[in-house]
Formats: sequence, structure tokens, C-alpha cells
Amino acid sequence: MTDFSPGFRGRARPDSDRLPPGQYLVDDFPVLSTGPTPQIDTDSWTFTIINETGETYDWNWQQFQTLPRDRPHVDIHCVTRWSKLDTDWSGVSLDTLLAAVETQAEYALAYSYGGYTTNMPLEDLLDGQAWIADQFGNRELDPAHGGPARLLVPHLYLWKSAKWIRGIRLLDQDESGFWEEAGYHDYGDPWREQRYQGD
Ligand SMILES: Nc1nc2c(c(=O)[nH]1)N[C@H]1C(S)=C(S)[C@@H](COP(=O)(O)O)O[C@H]1N2
Ligand SMILES: [Mo]
Repeated sequence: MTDFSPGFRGRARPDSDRLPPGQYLVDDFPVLSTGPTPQIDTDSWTFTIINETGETYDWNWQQFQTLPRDRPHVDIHCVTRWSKLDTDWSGVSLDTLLAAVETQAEYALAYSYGGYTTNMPLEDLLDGQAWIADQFGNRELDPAHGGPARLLVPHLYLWKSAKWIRGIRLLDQDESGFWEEAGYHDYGDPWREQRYQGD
């Protein structure tokens, strides 16, 4: 038997080390949406990647469900200062979806049913850092939290995790999304506290 030092039993790092600057922990899962929750029928749902030359790559719900899945276990951080540790999701990695796509683009703009958009460098969607998630806590994703499917990019502030995702445009030039237009940071690293433009 290993002898653990007090306070370290069963956890690699204390929770306080997992909390980015200026954040506090919550146990519940707050809902933050700029407008009403769109009602999206999985029979008509599509996910479309549009590359920088205008080529489109589409998946309907049935096709999406046949793709290999991951079960990300991640901490999430909202710019309104709440963080939630140890969240469990299921979804398809963007590596899997982008493998089919021909592109030299450097930027991505996620767009959602309802009109929300958010931008990030394409490389932040690769290498096991981002998913199209359709389950949370072993249940189908609640519509208020972005169901049937949302983008999950947990290493950036949660406004980058577009709910009700409809697709991703790949761009040679960066284009600001909804909150970025309104003054939020183009990148949004919680560990560097990049909340607003200029941070
Ligand atoms: N389509 C869409 N996605 C969105 C938003 C939104 O208003 N519309 N809000 C963003 C913000 S600011 C946050 S903090 C998270 C909140 O996700 P939650 O409601 O599941 O907590 O979703 C992000 N994704
Ligand atoms: Mo947010």
C-alpha cells in the first residue's frame, strides 16, 4: 500500500491548483445563453465544415452517430468566473471530423443554430483538444446546454464552446465571433486571464 500524505489522497492535484486566476468553483451547471434555446430536431440536424475554398463537408445525425467517440473528462471555465471541475462528456473529436477535410486554413469560426458564432485558431481544435459533444454525464445533452450537440473546447473560456453547433468555417484570415465583436478576447485562455481584447 502506498502511504499518501494528508490532503493528497486519491487526487493528483488539489482543486485549488486547477482553478484559473479570478475563478471560483461551482457544483451546479449554470446556463448562459444570449437568446432563446433553439429547438433542433435530429432528423434535420446537419454539421457542416466549410473550408477556405468553399468546399463543404456534411454529416447528418445518423452519419455523425457512426463516428468513433471519445469520453472527455475535463474542467470548464466561464468568463463570468465560474469553473466546474471533472465534467464528463461524450462526443466526436474534431480530429476525426477534420481528417476528411482538405485545408491550409489557420482560423476557424464556429457557427450555431440561432446565429451565435465564435472564433479560434484551427490548431486549437486539433490534437485531442476539442469535440462535438452530444452527451453530458452519460445522458443526451440538455437543449439548454446546447443539445443536440455543442462544441467543447475546454482549454479556452467556455464562450468558445458554441452550443447548438451547426458547423465550422475554416478561414485564412481571423474573423471575430459574437462575443469577440463585443470586446471579448480573440483567444480566451483562462490561465492567462484573457477575458477582454487587450488582456
Ligand atoms: N449558441 C450559443 N453558444 C454559446 C452561448 C450562446 O449564447 N449561444 N453562450 C456561451 C457562453 S458565454 C458560455 S459561458 C457557455 C455556457 O454554456 P452552458 O450554458 O452550457 O453553461 O456557452 C457558450 N456557448
Ligand atoms: Mo460565458
